[in-house]
Amino acid sequence: MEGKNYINGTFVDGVSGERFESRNPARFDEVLGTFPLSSEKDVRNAVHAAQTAYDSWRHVSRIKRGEYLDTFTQLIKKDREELARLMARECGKGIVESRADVTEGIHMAQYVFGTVRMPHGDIVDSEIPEKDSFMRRKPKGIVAAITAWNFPFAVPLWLVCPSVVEGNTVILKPSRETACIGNTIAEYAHKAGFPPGVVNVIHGGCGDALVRHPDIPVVLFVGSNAVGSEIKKTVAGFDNKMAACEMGGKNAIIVLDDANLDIAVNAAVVSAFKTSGQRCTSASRLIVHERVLSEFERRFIEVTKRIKIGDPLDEDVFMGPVINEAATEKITMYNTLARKEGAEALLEGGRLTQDPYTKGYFMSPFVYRMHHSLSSRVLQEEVFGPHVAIIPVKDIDEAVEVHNGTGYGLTCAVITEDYRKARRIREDCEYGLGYVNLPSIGAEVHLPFGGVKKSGTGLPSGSTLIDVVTHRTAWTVNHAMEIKMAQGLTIKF
Ligand code: UN1
Repeated sequence: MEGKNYINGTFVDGVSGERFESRNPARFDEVLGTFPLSSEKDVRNAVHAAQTAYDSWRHVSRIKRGEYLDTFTQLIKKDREELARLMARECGKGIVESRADVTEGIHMAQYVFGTVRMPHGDIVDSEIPEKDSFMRRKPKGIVAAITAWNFPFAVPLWLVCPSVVEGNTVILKPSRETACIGNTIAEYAHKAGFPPGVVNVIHGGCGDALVRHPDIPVVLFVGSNAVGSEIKKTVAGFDNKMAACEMGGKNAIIVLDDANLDIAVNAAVVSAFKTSGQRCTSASRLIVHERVLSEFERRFIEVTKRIKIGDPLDEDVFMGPVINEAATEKITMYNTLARKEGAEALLEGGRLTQDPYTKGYFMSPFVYRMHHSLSSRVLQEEVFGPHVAIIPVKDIDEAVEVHNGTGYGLTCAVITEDYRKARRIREDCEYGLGYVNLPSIGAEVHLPFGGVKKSGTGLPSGSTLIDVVTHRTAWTVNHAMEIKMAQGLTIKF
């Protein structure tokens, strides 16, 4: 694929002429496409296009704006399989998961389209009977969306769809690792006939210039805490700029002493190893009651050993490669560190280099038992790979304490048959998305999606992104022939 930037309804080369490659992580000698390495100048052009388009787009009715999205969705639906296959090759996610990623993107577009004929504000009573008050939403302007490679289709659509339907214009900067999929989003926007400048897509190397551009009031980001924290600091230096950031997790599955162990083992395997542990919702901590510890460990290891690792296009493969060389190095570093920090390895894992894994970034699961510690780096830092700790606890109080004993708070799952214990977890654990008798992954788009502590900014996306990309304004109308005010302020001259 010979990718371009998509600015003002036109596919254009980058200003500098420099390009970068996107490669297949399962076959790293396979180049899937090249793309413009964009710079501040490309950002300037995209902002100019988005600003010009905004002036008219915000006056298009919300229902009409939604209709563009409907066309966009119909086009994507026809290509679902082709897109999934490209995604499996580009980001290494198994084909079954790649299909789910495309489906999740479609769901977001459908969900947002479904809202356009629904009530969209509030009617608010006044002390004064002759006054009508409303909460009305207004768009904010240009939204920059900076997204990660692990959900290359769904997450950009989570951010782009609500933004444009609310009357904003968007500049999407997809991850360099998944630029082919990012490019398809531009192509669908183009084919759907969005007016020029409403959806813009620029590739690689320009995230910082986007965040710093004074005419972009909203930055949406999904990625690591390190990058998200920098973005938060940068936007704080501007008067009229905000950032909504999803920044990963150190998520846990809590297995209580009354747990159904079939559910516990399945939930743990899916949460720890789907997408090779590279979801922000993945569980890297299994907090297990000591009464069921040995049985759980035995069964978890037994199932984990059977995980099929290999070509993401193979329907039976559970784990494809991790994303790149740097990821293999980072995960290996954490595997080594776990041992140094006193972990007891239950299943040795690491880089697979023998045939058929020689040409990809394949890693096998590393599972260890370790007691909770606030000073252990492996129990505190996000690894983003097939690396999971089993942490024994003596009761539910300790489970809650261990759960909350990290800086992160995105997803939390509890496996129990006792609704009172589930309620305790619901009330006392710190998370954005909680699950009972389920994995920690697999949220649906019509829920709020966001975390607390280092995981988020308290501005979730999913169904609640509307609150980030719109201003809620109060609008009050007087129907009397005189001025009557609330709080006893009525004054006549
Ligand atoms: C992410 O990893 O950035 O809940 C998003 C889930 C998916 C979204 C994950 N629906 O696992």
